[in-house]
Amino acid sequence: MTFIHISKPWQIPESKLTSEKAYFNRRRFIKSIIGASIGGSILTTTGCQKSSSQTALEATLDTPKLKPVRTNPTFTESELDRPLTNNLVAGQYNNFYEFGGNKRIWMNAQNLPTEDWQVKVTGLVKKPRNYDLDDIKKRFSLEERNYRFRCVEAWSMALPWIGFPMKAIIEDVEPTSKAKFVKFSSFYDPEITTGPTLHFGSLPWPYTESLSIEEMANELAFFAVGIYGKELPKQHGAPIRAVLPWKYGFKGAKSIVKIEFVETQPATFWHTTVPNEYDYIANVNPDKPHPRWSQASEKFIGESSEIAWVRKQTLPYNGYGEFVASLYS
Ligand SMILES: Nc1nc2c(c(=O)[nH]1)N[C@H]1C(S)=C(S)[C@@H](COP(=O)(O)O)O[C@H]1N2
Ligand SMILES: [Mo]
Repeated sequence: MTFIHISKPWQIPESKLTSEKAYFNRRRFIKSIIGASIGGSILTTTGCQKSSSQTALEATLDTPKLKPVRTNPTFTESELDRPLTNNLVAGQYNNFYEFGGNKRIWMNAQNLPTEDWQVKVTGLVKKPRNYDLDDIKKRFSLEERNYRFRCVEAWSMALPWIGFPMKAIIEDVEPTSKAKFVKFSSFYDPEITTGPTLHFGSLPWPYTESLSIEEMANELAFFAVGIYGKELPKQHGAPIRAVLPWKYGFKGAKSIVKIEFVETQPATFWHTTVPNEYDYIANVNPDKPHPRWSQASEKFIGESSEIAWVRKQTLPYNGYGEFVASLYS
């Protein structure tokens, strides 16, 4: 009898997954020899012609410019302790499981239909709403915030989001006193979000995430509709996604279609799928190792136009303790 064991993508050891760097270096090496580009990965390589995939990537990032907005003075670029991540790198190194089980989903994510998007706000609220994107942009005043971004897989970026604080929605819909948690649901359509679903059987789609109401009301909790001065590209979770800089990246649901106020802690996608690896709270914590990734340090992907990283010590709450530590004392 032969057993063929196929690892689920999230069980593949880091040594395999993060041969990304080796992968990209190999590409660069090959490119430098033959002086031509190879499909698959896209890097800006000096002295080389732009590859067609580089052009395609740039097209996906060429979303409409947002009206210039103020940068929140607390979250300016100079307040960060690191440079912003290069936009071409951020746009080709993503997690969006609905569109695939690896980082290179940017092209597949272009299948996301964002026209006539609606965000339904429902559950234990006095004023349920159904916003379209124009409503959102008119009703809530947009601002820019430069935030550190930390994935539980121990890589990190620094990203310039445009959006509005989540507490603006709380004020608009007025949750009742019974509401203790909020649940976010991402777009899901099995015909479109074909990701690894077909190969790995049942996963608890749609992607859902959740916060306590107190967390949602915190100054840091943010809905982003833009990045790098433009509307969100699809690979970043267009047209609206959650950004929670003190938590691991998986808490920030992309392409949100529903916001629901509920009484008890709801089931969430990763916590349901692999509970011992993805806890509900998921605050960035260098002292709490993940079964596959020590969280003591991280690989920061910075301003280089190539996917390259530098090691940095991980900060408790990703450096945002002054805003959020009191929530957990
Ligand atoms: N709907 C949905 N949201 C998601 C994910 C996902 O797979 N599906 N991945 C999460 C994870 S693990 C991370 S690290 C961030 C990645 O955001 P980025 O690709 O814009 O950097 O999105 C989060 N939000
Ligand atoms: Mo992540």
